[in-house]
Amino acid sequence: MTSAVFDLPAYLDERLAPVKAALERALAVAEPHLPADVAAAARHGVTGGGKRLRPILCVAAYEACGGSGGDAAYDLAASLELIHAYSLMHDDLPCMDDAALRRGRPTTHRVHGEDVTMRAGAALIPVAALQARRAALSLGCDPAQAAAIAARLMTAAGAGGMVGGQWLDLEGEGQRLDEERLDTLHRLKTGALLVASLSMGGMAAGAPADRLDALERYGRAIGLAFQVADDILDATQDAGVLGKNPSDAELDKSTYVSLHGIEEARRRADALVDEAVASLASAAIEAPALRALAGYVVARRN
Ligand code: GRG
Repeated sequence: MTSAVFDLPAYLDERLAPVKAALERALAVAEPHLPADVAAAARHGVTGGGKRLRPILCVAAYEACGGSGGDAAYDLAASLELIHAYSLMHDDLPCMDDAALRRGRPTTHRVHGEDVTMRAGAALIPVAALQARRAALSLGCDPAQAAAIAARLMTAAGAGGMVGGQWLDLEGEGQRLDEERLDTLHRLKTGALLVASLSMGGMAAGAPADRLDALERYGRAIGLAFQVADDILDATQDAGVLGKNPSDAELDKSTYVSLHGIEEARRRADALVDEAVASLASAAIEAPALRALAGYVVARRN
């Protein structure tokens, strides 16, 4: 099947239910260990919408490398979404972006309070790491590979990845960042977890090094494309479409749009999608879903 006939809306729709079910299983494991208020905040942050792009990418990469693992593949994929959910809960806090709306709903701290949201977000990090390891074992990975997969997730989430990117973002507010710093910021803040989504799927399927490398290159290209698209959406759409309030201008953030203007930003996003697709071809990864998902990253409306 070629990307021209690949039905991405149907594919995304079909993947949402198993992702949601895996997130429910993850919450069911965590909840007995959490105080009720923290559990409720964690549930608010993890459920209730979102494109679920990271888990969908993870399962797509797993399948592209020959994996077929049913629920356990989605459990692995959900570990990425748990990290993503915690990062959004913390990002929305008053000490960071101070956001009132997320995915068309009040942010977690607006419903459950700041301190409970902080604790719930922190609690999700080890839940995610343990879940990644457990799921990898269920998929038949040996203990060393399962540990490596969990470590891949934590590395992407850490100071050399998402957390480090958030630091750069916070430091950069009100400053004019040049292209190189902006790329570094987003490669870490947004890109690292997207790249890990692909890598973890490939690792769980036992993909050889050249395929893992191609998946990582694909991930880096779509990670940047995703952020360029995010900047365009923030500059052009309102809260009704985005499900959150546009905030780049208000927070005086440097963006690809402020640096290059909308047309050039769009051109860059499209070029990155082409680069991502070429990476797959370089390792003969036949994956209509991944090709279509690269396009989706820039064509999405929220
Ligand atoms: C304490 C410095 C410090 C960091 C804590 C808050 C935090 C960790 C990290 C923030 C990371 C962050 C907010 C990255 C942005 C990622 C991003 C582009 C989010 C939007 O992703 P989508 O569009 O959202 O996939 P949905 O709602 O579809 O899931």
